[in-house]
Amino acid sequence: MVAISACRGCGKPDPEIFLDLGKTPLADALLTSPDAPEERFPLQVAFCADCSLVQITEDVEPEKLFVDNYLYFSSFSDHLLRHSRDHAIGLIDARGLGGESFVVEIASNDGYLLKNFVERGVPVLGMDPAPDQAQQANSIGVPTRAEFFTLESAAALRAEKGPADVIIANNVMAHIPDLNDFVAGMAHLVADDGVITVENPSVGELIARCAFDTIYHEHYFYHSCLSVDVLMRRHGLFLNDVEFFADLHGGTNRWWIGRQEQPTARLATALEGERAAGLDRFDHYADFGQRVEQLRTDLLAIIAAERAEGHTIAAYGAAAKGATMLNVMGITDDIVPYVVDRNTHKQGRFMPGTHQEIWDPDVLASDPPDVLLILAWNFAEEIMAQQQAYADGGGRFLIPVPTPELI
Ligand code: JHZ
Repeated sequence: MVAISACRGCGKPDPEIFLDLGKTPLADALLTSPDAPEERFPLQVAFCADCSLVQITEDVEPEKLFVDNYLYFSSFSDHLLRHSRDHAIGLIDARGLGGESFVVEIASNDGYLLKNFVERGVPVLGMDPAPDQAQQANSIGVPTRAEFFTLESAAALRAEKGPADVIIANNVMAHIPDLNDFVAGMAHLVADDGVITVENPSVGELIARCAFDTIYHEHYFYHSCLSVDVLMRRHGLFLNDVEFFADLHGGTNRWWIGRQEQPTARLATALEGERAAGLDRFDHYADFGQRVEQLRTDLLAIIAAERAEGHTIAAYGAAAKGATMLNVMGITDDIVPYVVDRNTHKQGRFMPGTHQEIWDPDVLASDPPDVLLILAWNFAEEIMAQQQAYADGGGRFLIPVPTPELI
């Protein structure tokens, strides 16, 4: 692991640090026992004044993050499954995709998205270095290679199968430290008249919603339309359009990218809005640390007041963001004794750093806590709807961001 001395995007020396979350364990490195050894790494965030790219300063090797013990399976959210299906069908209809087309998804996880193309007879290939997820995808008929996507693998793929009509890269452009190699790979693979769609949470929303917990070592980058525009041009690609999904992962942008410059009015409005908000200036980020401190004070006050009343508190969602929340707030297993999650691969493991065991959500029915801290707040609506019986029985939900709130 090394600390960067220059922007990973444009190379300008010493991007300016605006947030220091201390040393935290790797957010998805769930433990097999509470005493298992674990490493902690500095977690600081910096802004590059030249290309507006927000990034963490440490480089943890991607193999450590996404190959060993990566337990995130995309298919556990109904909301995400619906969103992905709509995107696939939209692409098939709009671009007239069929049996002669070729769709590549980078970070295709368990096949949650590509299966929609397969069902409609469109040839696909998924690439994802996480071996269990790739195997799961193959087992449901989604051809998937357990590989990182790089310029080299893109060149080999193009030589083997020809150019891709569509490349989809969702929640991965934050995850690859060699960002320029990654984008060069997409530029090499996409057909001349092809399209690339990239989804990633918006850094503007991260700041606005105080979603500091979405900062962890897997996320090297926090992108804006402004930073993506600069990044794509560096590789002969053009950001042409953006859609915004306010209720996906705390506010997600879907960027539409191609080889020809054809910007929409919607993109121009988004870029202008980001400039007006100040996303291209350090000042915009400067007080974020203080806002995180305020959130910590408020959240810990609510938890202390509940505990003083003798109320029990459990947490919902062994999400990566949950690990950041628990560790940065100092919420250890003596304060919140367990976390529930319906991802069966996570159950029986322990949260990194704070050591809560992860249980099946069924426990909320058999032995309900008084308060349920929703760590996966991005799915709060979906989770609260599933837990209607818990609420009817008097259970309350504690949503930590943007300001801690008891419901
Ligand atoms: P979730 C993920 O982050 C992974 P995480 C990744 N690092 C990324 O970039 C971002 O998304 C964007 C569970 N759950 O998706 C499933 C239930 O138990 O917010 C998950 O373990 N019941 C690639 O890990 C967790 O909550 C439910 O009803 O922060 C949610 O994790 C639902 C809906 C989810 O992401």
